[in-house]
Amino acid sequence: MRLSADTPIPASVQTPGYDRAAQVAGIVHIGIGAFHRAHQAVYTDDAMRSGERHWAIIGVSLRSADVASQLNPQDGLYTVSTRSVAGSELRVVGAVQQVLVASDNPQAVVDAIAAPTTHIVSFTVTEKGYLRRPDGSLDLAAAIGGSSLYRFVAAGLAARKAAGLSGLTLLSCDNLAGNGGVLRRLMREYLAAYHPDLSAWFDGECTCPATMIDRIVPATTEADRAAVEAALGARDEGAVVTEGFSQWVIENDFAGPRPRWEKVGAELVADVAPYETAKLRMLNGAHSALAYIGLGAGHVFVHQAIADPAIRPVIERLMREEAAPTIDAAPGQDLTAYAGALLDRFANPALNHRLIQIAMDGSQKIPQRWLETLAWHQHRGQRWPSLEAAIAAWIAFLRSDHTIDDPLGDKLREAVAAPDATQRLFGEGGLIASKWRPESLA
Ligand code: CS2
Repeated sequence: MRLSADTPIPASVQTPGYDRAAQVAGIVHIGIGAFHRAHQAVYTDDAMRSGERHWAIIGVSLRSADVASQLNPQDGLYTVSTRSVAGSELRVVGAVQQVLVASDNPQAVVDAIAAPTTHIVSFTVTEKGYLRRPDGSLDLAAAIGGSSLYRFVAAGLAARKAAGLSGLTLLSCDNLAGNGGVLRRLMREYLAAYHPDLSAWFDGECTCPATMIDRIVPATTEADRAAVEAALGARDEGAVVTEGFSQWVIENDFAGPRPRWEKVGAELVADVAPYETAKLRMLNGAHSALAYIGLGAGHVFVHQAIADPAIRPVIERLMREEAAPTIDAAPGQDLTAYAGALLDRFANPALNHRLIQIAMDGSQKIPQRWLETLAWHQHRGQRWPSLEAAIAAWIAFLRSDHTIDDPLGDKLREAVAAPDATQRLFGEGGLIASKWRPESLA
């Protein structure tokens, strides 16, 4: 039996508990992968459980039909398993109404964005989904392509303007430094090139709040789906597995109505930057270092790498002595405690988080995770041995037999085969945008 609205759910499993069929969709989410389903959709489900209304989510996949074929036959329902040493907890999430595949039905996506009931378009398209060139500007040729978020958003906004509707909040939930500002700037570049008639309307009617999003979500395995099936008594093809921890800090800058996500644990703040910078440089910076150093040492999972006595001190130093000093903490933000909490989360043995999953797209992740920290220390003439080890491990990874899953894959392979690899990667005009220059590396 497949999970659906008619499936009897065991009493031990939390269910939506609100009238799903009566909810209008208020959010279109582009890039409905496992992260969104374990994070924003859960906050939104909780908000509707607490009485918020009409915030159902229409999910969009830009390319792949996988998530649509997982969730649509299940009436949008799926389970989230939270795993810790104490055990596993299962809930059914009801926030997603349906999933559209943009490549199959582009007009349906535009119509959803243009619907009068839609107030928010949110994004988890990963770092590379923003289609930036190494200098940070929009790759205009890629952005006019069929799987570009910009095309769909611009077409939806054009329809809203023509219909006399209000603008939207465009909410980036990706791990970029200043994600809201980046999205706003790139959207403006797109409109200036392809829809100049919309530029002023966009500036006046739409906002792009910055967000810090955090929850560790390993890719779901067949064993995970089998465990869910045993507990649920029904097959869930859309199951996601995650940790208990979850954090969402959102800049309070919405163009129109929004769910009161703060009722269910999200933090609405004036300035996200201190949280976002700490998260990128400490959590994600340590994650990427664990990935490359850990894979080099033969580990498979994050919890194995962090338990390795040769690796743990390198990661602790990276967080506490290299990344933390570069962050202007917000009042009450305790970076020492944060580092300790991150080490505990990495050590969670109930979560089989593969290092190779984190290792992908290094060219897109490393600038905001490592290079800003490095530039800070270089400017002060200081040493940064952990990040040095991490960079060396990334280069070793690029030279290894591992498959390189990265939009710059071939170029990276070519660069690291040369004797001046670090210059070709990080030097003037190199492949990776960097304020840091690798003078001290061979
Ligand atoms: C990870 C992130 O895959 C990666 O690059 O570093 O997905 C990380 O697990 C999340 O950002 C945690 O919030």
